[in-house]
Amino acid sequence: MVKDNLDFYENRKLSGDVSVLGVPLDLGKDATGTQLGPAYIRKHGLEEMCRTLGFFYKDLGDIECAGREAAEMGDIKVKYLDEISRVVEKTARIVRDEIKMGGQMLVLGGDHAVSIGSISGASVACEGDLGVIWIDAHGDMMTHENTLSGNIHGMPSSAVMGLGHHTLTDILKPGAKIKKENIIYIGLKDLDQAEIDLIRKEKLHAFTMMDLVREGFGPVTESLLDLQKRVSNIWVSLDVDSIDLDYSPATPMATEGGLTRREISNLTKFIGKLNKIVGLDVVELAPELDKDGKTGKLVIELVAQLLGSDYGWYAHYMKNEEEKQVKRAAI
Ligand SMILES: [Mn+2]
Repeated sequence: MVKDNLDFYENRKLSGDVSVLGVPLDLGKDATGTQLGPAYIRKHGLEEMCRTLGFFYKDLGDIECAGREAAEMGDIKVKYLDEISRVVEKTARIVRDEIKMGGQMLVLGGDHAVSIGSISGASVACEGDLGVIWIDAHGDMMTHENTLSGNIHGMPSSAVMGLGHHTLTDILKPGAKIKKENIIYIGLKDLDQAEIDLIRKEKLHAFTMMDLVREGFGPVTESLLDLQKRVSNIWVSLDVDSIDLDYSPATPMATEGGLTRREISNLTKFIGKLNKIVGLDVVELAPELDKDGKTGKLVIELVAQLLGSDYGWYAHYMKNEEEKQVKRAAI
């Protein structure tokens, strides 16, 4: 539990396993280069960050995903369903087994369809006792019945709630993996009417950018603390398009007016201190669109915060100073 706000600035040494799985999927929408995401996040020092924070880093490699040229598009209301469901089923099995062994799981996407697998796996491992924090500019709660694009990356959050195409809702086991009241959306701004209708009908916990502007983060943090009381385990799904393109340009649906650096980093810091994260996924990163590596670097910092620590500029500065002091003492 959070004692006071100074809690967020106290660093503690972390331990345990972090298992990393890449899912270079790029079939969930029109081709945009998200298959390069896993390699890019690793290149930006993921392993070093995890080790520095005190974790045992275990890299499980990447799941093989067919490219567009090799995959069958099939039904245009739910494009590339066969290959996507094969990939997310495999993702789900690996995530389930790793969480059962007690480690924290880090899944690197890939487009947001990947989360159907990661959340299904985590839910089965936790026997349904799982909450989800969905940080995204979009609701991703369309189905094959109301989609305009037929792109599955617009359907993952409905799928894990048990809505939509049965192939997607029945990964690992039939039906809903997350209770509707146990998913919290943060940062929504580009919504389809069907999603607005669903949020109203189901009274989903959805915080739009307008909510954040009108009421600040107070209600969000309250909602997160409430979620912590309802479930023992939490999965975080971070779509990098939730973040304003000034800070996170490397995403196909880069957005103006998204979460600022200040907002996203305080949010991830807050979530990390909830101490219940069994895993997270980072999705929709398209490295070729990055500018000077800023999205890659930001993602490493945000993941560190979600894991309950700090890996930003000041943390590096302090570590340097400590090392200098040790050297001086040795002379
Ligand atoms: Mn998304």
